[in-house]
Amino acid sequence: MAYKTLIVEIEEHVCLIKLNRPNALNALNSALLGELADAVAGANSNDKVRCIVITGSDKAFAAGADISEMSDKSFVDMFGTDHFTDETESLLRCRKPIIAAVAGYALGGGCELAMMCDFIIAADTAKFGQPEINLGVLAGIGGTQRLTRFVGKSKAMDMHLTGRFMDADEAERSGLVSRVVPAKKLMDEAMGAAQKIAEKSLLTSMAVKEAVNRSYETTLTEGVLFERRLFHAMFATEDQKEGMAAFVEKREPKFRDK
Ligand code: CO8
Repeated sequence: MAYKTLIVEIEEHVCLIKLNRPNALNALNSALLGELADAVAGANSNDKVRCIVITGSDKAFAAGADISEMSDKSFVDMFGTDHFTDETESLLRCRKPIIAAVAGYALGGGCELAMMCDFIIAADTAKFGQPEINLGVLAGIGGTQRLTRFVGKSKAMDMHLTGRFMDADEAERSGLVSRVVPAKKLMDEAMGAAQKIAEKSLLTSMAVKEAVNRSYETTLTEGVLFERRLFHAMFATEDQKEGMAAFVEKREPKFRDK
């Protein structure tokens, strides 16, 4: 499907989704979020795809929700339609791993979108922020909850209350991003990580994703039990047999997602 606000390519087993509204620094409007939900759902159901990378431009991953689209909306418009809820929930339903490759601004909804991915690889030019307070609102697609889980209460309060930006080094120190690389190497690094993930058993990747995400939602005891049950379940797969046999036989495994 041809999109107006995205460029989508499948490279080997990785689906690369590039946000593409350059004149608005990839601000998230209904069209873009609708297309993104569609592209992610398509990648999730495409057997060829084993990992997804979402990225923006050199200048901006996304500079937030589209302010011009929102500025005249009323409470009834926002609450009545549950603005953006369907789109973001469909993103969260994706069972395959999603990497955010962030260069430049990831602000407001852009920062929230990056945090909805499974991990973030940042260019040294990346700037994260939740500056909604400057507009007389607050984060609306998970920023107060997710940023707090990533960086802790003190830093999250600082970011949301002052609206200041966090650079890539601070984001790495704080646990918001998993790695920082020079801007020129961002896409090689992100696609390399995605290709590495794509070599694993997809069944196992999906189990890892489910188990780590469960840690956000439950107690330690319940989470550990959930992990253990998934671990046990892996022993019903051919990929567990293949992975362990390959180790014993000192060869590379050939996973078949079975
Ligand atoms: N929305 C719409 N247009 C934008 C946005 C945005 N968020 N950000 C930038 N643009 C546009 C600008 O209007 C400008 O357009 P034009 O050239 O037509 O005037 C173009 O992009 C380039 O922007 P600037 O000229 O401002 O570029 P600068 O390099 O000077 O500044 C900044 C870059 C610092 C990123 C600046 O553009 C900025 O501050 N942008 C707004 C950042 C922001 O406040 N983001 C939060 C938005 S609110 C939000 O995300 C809420 C999410 C929850 C939604 C939940 C719904 C239910």
